[in-house]
Amino acid sequence: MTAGADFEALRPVGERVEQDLSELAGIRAPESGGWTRTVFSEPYRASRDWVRRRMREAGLDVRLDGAGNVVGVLPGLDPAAPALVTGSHTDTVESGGRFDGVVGVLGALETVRLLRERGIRLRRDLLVVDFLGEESNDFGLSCLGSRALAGELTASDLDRRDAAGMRLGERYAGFGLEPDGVLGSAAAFARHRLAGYVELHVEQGPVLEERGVGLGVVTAIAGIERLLATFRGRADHAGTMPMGDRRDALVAAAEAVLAVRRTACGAPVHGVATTSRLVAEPGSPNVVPAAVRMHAEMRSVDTGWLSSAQLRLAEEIRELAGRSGVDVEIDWSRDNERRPVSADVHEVIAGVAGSLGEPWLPVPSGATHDAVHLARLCPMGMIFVPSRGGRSHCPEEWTDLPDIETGIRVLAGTLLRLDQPRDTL
Ligand code: HGY
Ligand code: MN
Ligand code: MN
Repeated sequence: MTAGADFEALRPVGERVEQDLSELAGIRAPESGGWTRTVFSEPYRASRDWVRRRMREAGLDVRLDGAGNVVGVLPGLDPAAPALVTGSHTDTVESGGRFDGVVGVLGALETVRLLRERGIRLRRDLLVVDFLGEESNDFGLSCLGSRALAGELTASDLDRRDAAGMRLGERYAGFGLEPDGVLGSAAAFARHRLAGYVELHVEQGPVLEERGVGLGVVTAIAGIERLLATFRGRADHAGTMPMGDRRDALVAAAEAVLAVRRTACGAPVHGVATTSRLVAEPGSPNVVPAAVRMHAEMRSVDTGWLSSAQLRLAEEIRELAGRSGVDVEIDWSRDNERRPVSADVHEVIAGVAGSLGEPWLPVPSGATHDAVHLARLCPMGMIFVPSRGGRSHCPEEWTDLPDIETGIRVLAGTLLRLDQPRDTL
């Protein structure tokens, strides 16, 4: 049967998806609460072996590309036609959940099984990808695998060091990936010529559940600006230096933490800011903190608000530090730019949801995704399914199986529609 077949008949096999979810959830670092499969870790290595096995069982030609992405190919009828890509990631944050990213990889896998079981042959090759290291890491870079495929990972990125002083290039090598292969993966991937990318993902926020709608069609993915503020005060004896004469770096940093929150509260569209870590030195109980490194980030789908908020926050931090007699250095780094989805792909996803009689909402994504980087290579779209209580990046992360099945039906339908000959997408 060719790909023009109607997708309404495609129904995911819930037990199979549930089995996959539970088997993959069984692969995690034992010592931490929740689910921990951080990039380059042994549990992560084991989980990708499992993904490769599952992809092969589903009938995909599987390979590990130079950037460490697991790529499964379902050959199409017309090898000259630009390919379709779908997938997501299976790495997690520390003590994270078991649906973030996983739903997109397993949903793609189930889509392939459904197509093959019904003898539906796509015109285009379909690439199913488990991208390496989507989560933000100690090197300050998220989406390592998709970033590399988009040609956005640079040789100098491989010189970034983590808190222990290890280079990112060394971590790749320890995972069996050579720097040349990582940096060369974009050229290798470009040989595919791509027609479109669609990613199924849990919303990781409260909107769909609050509105009682089972599907989100993403409108844009937020830009992320990361901040490292280094406060330098003066070490003094905690027992003798009068309060008014101190230059306490941690007091200045604590006021800056509240400024981070103040800046984001009241953003007109979607704007958030988070301080994730304060590292105070020397950290002795009887010494006034001399220096503090403060790690924070700001995100928004509103580029104008984000850049003005950055300026306002930097100004306020400097002013607050000055009041404590503390110097401060502020370094910004961009994780990713705001990325709109392709209007055409958005329309196809919405059309499929409509054909299935599934209500849907247009939603911005405050979370970043591999889709941000694939959007540099081809038209991109994303499908969201609800997260219970809007929770994610925690063990409580949960999405109901029926919602996942609906997301898979929309993913399958979207891929079938994008498979049709289209002069532009
Ligand atoms: O940080 C994020 O938004 C994603 O979960 N990596
Ligand atoms: Mn994710
Ligand atoms: Mn995540």
